[in-house]
Amino acid sequence: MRTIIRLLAVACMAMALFACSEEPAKQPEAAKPLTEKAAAPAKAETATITLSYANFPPAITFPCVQMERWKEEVQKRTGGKVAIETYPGGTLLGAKNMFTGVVQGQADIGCLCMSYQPGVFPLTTALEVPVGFSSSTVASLVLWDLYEKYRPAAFKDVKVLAMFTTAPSNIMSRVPVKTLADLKGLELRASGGASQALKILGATPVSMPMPDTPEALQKGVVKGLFTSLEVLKDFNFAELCRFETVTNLQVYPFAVVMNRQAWDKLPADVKAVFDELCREQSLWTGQYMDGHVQESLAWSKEKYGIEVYHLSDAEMTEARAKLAVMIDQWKEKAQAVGVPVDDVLADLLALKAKYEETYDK
Ligand code: DTR
Repeated sequence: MRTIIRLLAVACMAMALFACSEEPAKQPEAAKPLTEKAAAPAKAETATITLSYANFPPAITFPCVQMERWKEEVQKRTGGKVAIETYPGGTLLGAKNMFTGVVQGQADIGCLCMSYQPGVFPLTTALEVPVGFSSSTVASLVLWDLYEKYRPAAFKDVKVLAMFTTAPSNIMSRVPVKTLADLKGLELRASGGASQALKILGATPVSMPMPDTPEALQKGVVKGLFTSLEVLKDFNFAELCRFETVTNLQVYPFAVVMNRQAWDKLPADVKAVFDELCREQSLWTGQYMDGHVQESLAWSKEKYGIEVYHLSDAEMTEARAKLAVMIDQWKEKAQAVGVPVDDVLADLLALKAKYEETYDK
């Protein structure tokens, strides 16, 4: 009997112990607050494909704004099947190694400014020649159509997901530039074709990618910059550059590219979503950019009382005449690497006229 009682006692203790050891494991499950579940990203649960997307400038700037918009659309249109992890601010790839980084698979997708790598994109940098684009919307559509028609060899190792440009370039400076003569010897930061244009106009261009510009301005290495005016707000350049001169010259071409193997692995329905977004994203970005330039100017006037000058018509004519040489320079260089320059230029001008009819009225 004693043995039976002892056995029963041991059994009870074992059961109690077992129950105790189960308790902690169960508790977190039962005690899990509802909010914790809600906070978990839905996409992580449903997404079967995760892609990284690298970008070089800060999150607030237009290349990253368009990246977030594309991400949202992709996640929505694939029903959460694809999750995009974005890396703004050069956290995954920087301005100059973006293209090779994507080709090598360090990121699945990357956004690059073609002007930072002179000579690498001979056909699409036709957009850098001074033909007088009036908006990013028009220039972005022209760029996309040229890409689609010619499928330039420079992009053969990647899948292109979008192309767009900045708005036309204007002078932002710490000193007033009211005439072309004021430009003489003035150190202005630019890149690619825009640097060439400044040189022709008598300024002293200092070439560097956009993310290096705030420090160069702060340290006085440059007195200003030459690019689209949305940066007055997005980089707070209006604080230092109180004088803006409207020239509406160069646009800078951009591309969003995807690693070829990563693209090949995508299922057909996802590829269809990415394809359907290409032109749409190019247009969306152009329109966002144009709207944001206006917003940036209004903000800069309000916050810093910036002064905006316009070169006289005679000076603008003189500037354009001087810059026309850039068209020949582009033709010479691009032709040397097999670009059908006359056809490309004729198409560029025809597309420009067509899109101006629709968008610049
Ligand atoms: N214009 C090119 C590109 C550019 C214009 N705005 C931004 C903002 C962020 C990065 C690049 C750009 C340039 O000046 O570098």
